[in-house]
Amino acid sequence: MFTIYGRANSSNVRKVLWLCGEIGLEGYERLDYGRGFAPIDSPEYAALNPNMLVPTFVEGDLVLWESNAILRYLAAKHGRQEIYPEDLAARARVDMWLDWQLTTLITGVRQLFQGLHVKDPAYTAPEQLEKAAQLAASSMEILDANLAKSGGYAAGETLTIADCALGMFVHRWYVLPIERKEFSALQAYYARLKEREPFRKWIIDQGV
Ligand SMILES: N[C@@H](CCC(=O)N[C@@H](CS)C(=O)NCC(=O)O)C(=O)O
Repeated sequence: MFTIYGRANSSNVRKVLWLCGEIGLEGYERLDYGRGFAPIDSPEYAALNPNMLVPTFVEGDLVLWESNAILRYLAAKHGRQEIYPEDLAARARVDMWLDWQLTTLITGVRQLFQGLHVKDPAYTAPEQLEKAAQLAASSMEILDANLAKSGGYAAGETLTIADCALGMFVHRWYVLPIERKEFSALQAYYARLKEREPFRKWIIDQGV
């Protein structure tokens, strides 16, 4: 089996734990590393993950960091076809949303999280929060428009690993104390994800 280094309240760890639940992986080891737990700036941890971030995934000689790379690996190895399709066009659509989550969607939501939840003074100024809220809303608008025509999930009619990456930040956006524009397809998507037991366990129940 494998080991996941990372606290269960980290967004990027939660994505991976949610996927493990979706594909029925059990019996793996998870070690609490990161803020408030075992240090990630030790030489031992840095030897595994030079970014000194969580999650880190270890399976024998294979060491992976970057949560979306871990999602791809686990889904390709253990998942049913539809969760990370082999068809090149279908797979590219999933990859597109995975990359968009890490390069675009994360930006505004992270700034809001740092300012409103972590209360990091670098992000708490009202004008910064306003800019972050606009940035996050513009990403949610793009996702909402896609969901209105996609068939229910980010890349089509069934859940894929793109949803494991996006759903975490949709949840965070809905629970942060901000004013939100109404996005009907996005709201329906969030409600649909909440029907899934692994989403409730690893995303909802872990808080913001
Ligand atoms: N792009 C990386 C980002 C990893 C990341 O930023 N991890 C955060 C937690 S979500 C972290 O390690 N923060 C420091 C800590 O927990 O001490 C990924 O997707 O895995």
